[in-house]
Amino acid sequence: MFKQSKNHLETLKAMLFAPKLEQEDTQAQLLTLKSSLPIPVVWLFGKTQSGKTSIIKALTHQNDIEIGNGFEACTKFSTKYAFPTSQEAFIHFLDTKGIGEIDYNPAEDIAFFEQHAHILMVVVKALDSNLESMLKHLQTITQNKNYPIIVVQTTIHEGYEDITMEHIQPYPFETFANVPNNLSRPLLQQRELFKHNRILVEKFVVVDLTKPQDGYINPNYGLEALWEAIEEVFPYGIRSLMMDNFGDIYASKAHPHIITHAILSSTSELIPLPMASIPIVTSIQAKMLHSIASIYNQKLDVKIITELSAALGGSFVFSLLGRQLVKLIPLYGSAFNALYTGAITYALGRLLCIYFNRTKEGEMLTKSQIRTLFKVEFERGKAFLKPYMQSLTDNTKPKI
Ligand SMILES: Nc1nc2c(ncn2[C@@H]2O[C@H](COP(=O)(O)OP(=O)(O)OP(=O)(O)O)[C@@H](O)[C@H]2O)c(=O)[nH]1
Ligand SMILES: [Mg+2]
Repeated sequence: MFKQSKNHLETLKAMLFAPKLEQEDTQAQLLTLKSSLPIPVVWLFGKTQSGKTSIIKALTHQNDIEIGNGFEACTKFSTKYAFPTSQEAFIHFLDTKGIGEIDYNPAEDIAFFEQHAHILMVVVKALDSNLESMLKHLQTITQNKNYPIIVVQTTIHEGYEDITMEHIQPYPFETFANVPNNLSRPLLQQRELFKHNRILVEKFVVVDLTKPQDGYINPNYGLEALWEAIEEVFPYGIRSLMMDNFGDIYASKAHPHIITHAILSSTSELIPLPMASIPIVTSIQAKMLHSIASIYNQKLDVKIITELSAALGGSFVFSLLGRQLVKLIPLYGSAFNALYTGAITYALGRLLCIYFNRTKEGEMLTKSQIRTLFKVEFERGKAFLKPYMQSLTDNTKPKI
């Protein structure tokens, strides 16, 4: 990246408008990169209808995932949901389905998931006291590997005395103060069951993830607490990577795609790849810009890229490093270099979103506005990617 940074945007421009330049070797590099990326995996473990899919929906802000849509089978009883898409994922959710079924045998799942899963999210309905067989399977699973475990207790409104009762505010399930006995009792009894079965749980979280037609003021009750637990137990910074409050629906839709490409470009600095005729980072950025344009339903024309590269070319991008430049030896393969590359990709993607958004309003961005925006997005990208890249490298240390 550094070697290329002076004429990088020119190469990118050439690549965007002459896709022939992208040769087979670059494609092969990208495949190698994708397959060696140690994507974080959340294993959702719970009985049928306990609320597993609802949790994935709430965490990913996807309303349209249903059984069979977006899920790929991986073992007899389990499926995988890749976010944002199976081709461009930065997180996987594994969903085990058969636990309530008599013939469920966790052996196949254990063998498959052990190599893949990083965290276990056990999902139980708050009033379900019939957890014996699930806990037995959990014991088997945790005997082989120490997963951080979060237990999510769902559907608490079934424990409310009155069907018209609203959720208790403020959220009381950290201390259980002000929780009526008939609700706190089953919840605490469930927690005891885990202890009794010697399953070490890092965090218990209570949620009620309802459909709009259920009429609750907050359809994602407890989601905030769930995010806090995830951030604490699973420090990939996933929450900001899933952010969707950009105020512009296209930008929200583009965001996870930008994140995936930023992570891929970042990782390309860490994983040794054979040389290709076009730098892999350029190719990843070109793909990202094309996919943003298609999300915005816009044409990616030469004018846009010329404007951006006029503002960002020369030594500008290089200057973003500021004082840290001194520390940049050796360049290739350093975690710092990887983060820098990812943040540049992130900023380029975001800048294109902002560009499309502003020009739709008939506004033009000046050179200095482009530079200021790029700087802001670069810093944001760095902050977003840092925990993820840190956790990835921690998890792959022996290989790097
Ligand atoms: N009220 C309430 N309903 C929930 C909650 N979680 C899930 N549900 C509802 O319970 C039903 C089952 O939820 P899913 O998320 O599909 O459960 P699942 O574990 O994925 O189910 P399977 O895929 O069949 O194993 C759906 O109708 C959800 O809307 C919750 O926390 N509160
Ligand atoms: Mg499901």
